[in-house]
Amino acid sequence: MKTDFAELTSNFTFEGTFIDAVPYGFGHINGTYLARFKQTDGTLHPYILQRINQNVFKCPPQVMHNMQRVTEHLRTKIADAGGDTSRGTINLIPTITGNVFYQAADGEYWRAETFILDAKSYLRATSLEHNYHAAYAFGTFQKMLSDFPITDLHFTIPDFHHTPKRLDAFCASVESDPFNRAREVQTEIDFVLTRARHTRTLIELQEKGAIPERVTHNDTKIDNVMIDDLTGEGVCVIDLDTVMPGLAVYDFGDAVRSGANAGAEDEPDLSKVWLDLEVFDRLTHGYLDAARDFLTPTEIDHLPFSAILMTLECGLRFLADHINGDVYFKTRRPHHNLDRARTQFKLIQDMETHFAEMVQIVAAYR
Ligand code: ADP
Ligand code: GN1
Ligand code: MG
Repeated sequence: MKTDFAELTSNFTFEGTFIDAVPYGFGHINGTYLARFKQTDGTLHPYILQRINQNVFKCPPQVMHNMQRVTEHLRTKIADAGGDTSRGTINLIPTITGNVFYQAADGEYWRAETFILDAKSYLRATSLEHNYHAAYAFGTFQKMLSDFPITDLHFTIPDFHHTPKRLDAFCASVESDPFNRAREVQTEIDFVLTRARHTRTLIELQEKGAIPERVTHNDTKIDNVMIDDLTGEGVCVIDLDTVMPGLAVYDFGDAVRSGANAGAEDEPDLSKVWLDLEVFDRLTHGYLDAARDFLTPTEIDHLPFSAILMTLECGLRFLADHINGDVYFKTRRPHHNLDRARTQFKLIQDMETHFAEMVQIVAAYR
């Protein structure tokens, strides 16, 4: 059904007169729109409007509870440090009834955010230092939330990074093979299965109490940090739907997965996909500059491994979605999820080859 944005936006406390709303960004999950409002002085003011993907987030009010509580906490921390709360965190626009989300008549859930001005997010870093600043922003995000009451958070996607359960779901998809695609991707399936033992490593450390549960972002793609147009520094960590209890190393690992790939996440030409160790160096330096004070030695020891694990988890999720008929991640061409899975596996091979160098880089900055 076509969305009537004039009607939809009238339910939020936007300033100005609604002009238009157009799709925005490259996310795989939510529907993001840039909505423009005319001000009394004639200028156009942008806002972000997002439709929460209910196939992925089964209980949007819980997502919004987390987002409201976490952004409140971040605002206090940023204000205490003398920072700019209008840019340092997402700021939700309330509805006319004072809620942080609006449920439309068709059942869709919407939220609105102030638009972070003079900053952008990029699918690929624009310079080596961009990586340092993005990872520093993710580490700072974790640090600001290190005293957040973790039990106040809902699990917006249960077992999101429970890699053994992800592997079980993957094996079930291969078994049921609803579109007869499994036989065409046996090499990729075998790639996953020969690394099955990795999936338990971090969960077992967590279960033994050797690695603490913390408030983490859980979706630390490089484009989930807004970079300041002028300074090149990280302004704000965005995409907060998956903020929930997790392991700090998952956030580092996913930043490496997305940031240190020399090619695009969906690059069909695998010769362009490899682990860029210079980028890994910058990500590690940035993350540890923000996080080394609160991380335990065991967490730091597992940073290089976390990059392999998060890449394996993401790769097997893409491959499972390909086998399931592309029902989870947005796709823009046939075999899109398969191309994505293949880049992840190529990246893992390169990480395995260069593992000793990754360990050395972590040792240099710990
Ligand atoms: P998804 O879950 O689909 O990845 P995001 O929350 O990451 O959605 O938003 C998609 C894109 O929209 C981001 O990459 C960013 O460029 C832009 N964006 C999101 N929130 C804001 C904001 N408050 N201000 C400016 N741009 C934003
Ligand atoms: C999705 O929403 P987006 O595009 O930032 C996914 C992540 C994956 C990522 C792979 C809620 O992130 O887990 O790592 O795609 N988010 C969810 O690009 O499943
Ligand atoms: Mg995003």
